[in-house]
Amino acid sequence: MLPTEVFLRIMINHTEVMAVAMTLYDLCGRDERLRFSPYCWRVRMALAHKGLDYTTVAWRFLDKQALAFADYDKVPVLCDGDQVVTDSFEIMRYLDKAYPEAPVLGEGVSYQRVLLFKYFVERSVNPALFRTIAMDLFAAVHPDDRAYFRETREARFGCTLEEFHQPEQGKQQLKQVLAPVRDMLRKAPFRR
Ligand SMILES: N[C@@H](CCC(=O)N[C@@H](CS)C(=O)NCC(=O)O)C(=O)O
Repeated sequence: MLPTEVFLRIMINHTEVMAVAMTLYDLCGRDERLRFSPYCWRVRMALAHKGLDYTTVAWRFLDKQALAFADYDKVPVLCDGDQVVTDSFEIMRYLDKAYPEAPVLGEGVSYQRVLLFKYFVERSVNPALFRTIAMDLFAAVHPDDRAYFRETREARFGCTLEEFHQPEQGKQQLKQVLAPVRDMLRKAPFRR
């Protein structure tokens, strides 16, 4: 084989290896393009921040079988070669370890800060948001998933989705929980 041919073969193989993008199992709604999981969006943003290529698999709530390989029943699930990572925060940790350029969580104090923010969002922001948009979310869910969504969320909240959906109350709650963030942003150097 001529040296140029060897070189070309190596390049082709290399390009093929480079072209294998990661796969993200991502929640979709009544329209496959409707991707509305805040946990999946975390991962999408982390991948975008790092400039990493990925493809998504549109996943629906009842599609548990499709996640059996990951031994998990929720999304996001990220597959990177033979690595399978579940849980949005664990995925961000994995990405920081495997692709340290442009860290999303960082280490030490930086990591602890993000951890605090994660719990703040999950415990305080998300419930207020959910109260504001519960029925909109229900309408966004695929019709085949709606009974499951209703049953699991009503069991979680202890009332019907219609009772839980209180947009005005939710917005007030949101305003309150976001007050410290508003104060912080007011002092931030990037404020316009
Ligand atoms: N702690 C997990 C939470 C993931 C999660 O709750 N995902 C939802 C979509 S937003 C899900 O897949 N739910 C499946 C179900 O309710 O059966 C994470 O951070 O990734």
